[in-house]
Amino acid sequence: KAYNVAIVGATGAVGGKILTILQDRQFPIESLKLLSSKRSAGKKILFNNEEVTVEEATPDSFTGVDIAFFSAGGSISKKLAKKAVDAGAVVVDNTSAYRMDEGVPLVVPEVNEGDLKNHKGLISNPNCSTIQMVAALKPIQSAYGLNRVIVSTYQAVSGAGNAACNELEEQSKQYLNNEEMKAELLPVGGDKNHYPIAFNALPQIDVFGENGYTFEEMKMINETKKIMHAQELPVAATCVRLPFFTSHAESVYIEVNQDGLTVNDIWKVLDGAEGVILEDNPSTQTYPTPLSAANKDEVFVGRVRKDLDNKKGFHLWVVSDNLVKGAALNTVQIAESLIKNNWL
Ligand code: 11C
Repeated sequence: KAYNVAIVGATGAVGGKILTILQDRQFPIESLKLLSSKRSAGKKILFNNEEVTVEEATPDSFTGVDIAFFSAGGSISKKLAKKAVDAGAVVVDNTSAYRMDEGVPLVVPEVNEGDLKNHKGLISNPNCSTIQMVAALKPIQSAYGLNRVIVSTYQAVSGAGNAACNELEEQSKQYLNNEEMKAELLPVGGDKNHYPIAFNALPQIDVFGENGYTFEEMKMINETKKIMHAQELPVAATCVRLPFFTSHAESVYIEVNQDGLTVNDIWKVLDGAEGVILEDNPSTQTYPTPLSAANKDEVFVGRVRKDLDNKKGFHLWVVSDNLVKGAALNTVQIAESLIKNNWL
């Protein structure tokens, strides 16, 4: 069987990746509707060697659509996702609009595929930095239990969109030409102050909440508990933007629920875990980096170390392409899982 598919936000960075991934994985498509804002409507995009014209997304766009991928920002999802569900589509939403709503599954298939079973038409795709962390933590949680998670992130500029990538490029040229760097967007377009990202590190991703954590940090905290079915798990996050284009990296400190485990025990459960690749050998300087993980599907883990003081503590380095597994691929995998399990 093949499906009528729509992509909302087809001309954006993640929308483009979704198209490539649908094509590469030969997703069973009967018809494809590419939807966007009025501004981008009329553009032509090649899919499987056929030209598809982008249409403006409206509440009436979803008649006859089986699966709608939304990736055009939270406000568009708020406006149109439920209309699409009412029209009979199953929506996989890549924005934060509905992630924490009760009754909306928030899914990384390797971690909590079963949560898809009782969906009510709307499914959320988690934040990129959350996806790669829970994919790495799940095998450890299943084998040994988890008592605590503390993560510091090193996040790529593409997480903030194409305009942020342009800003990094421009500022890099300005810096190398001894010109003043123009900071107009990062850390957050809508916030009061802007700081250069080139040759810098910005400890702010998204705006601050009242508790002093940023929204990105709170997404990692709240989404991790929901996906891992671990409301009581203590999770703390510090999210930092760094001047590279692709892949998020994370230093993750965990405490397991067993004494006496070794690095080998952690390696054993990560090696061969679904969607995870272990790249960890200090004697050959083997570990993942943002560049080595770019354009790859998996979540890469290296630098596994036992904490020197806490008997249950371990440190990990987790890297994955934020636009692939962190966004487009996970979105498509959710749809594939619905089809495979007859849950559409
Ligand atoms: C970033 N993680 O790197 C963000 C982008 O909630 O889907 C993804 C935002 C989201 O800036």
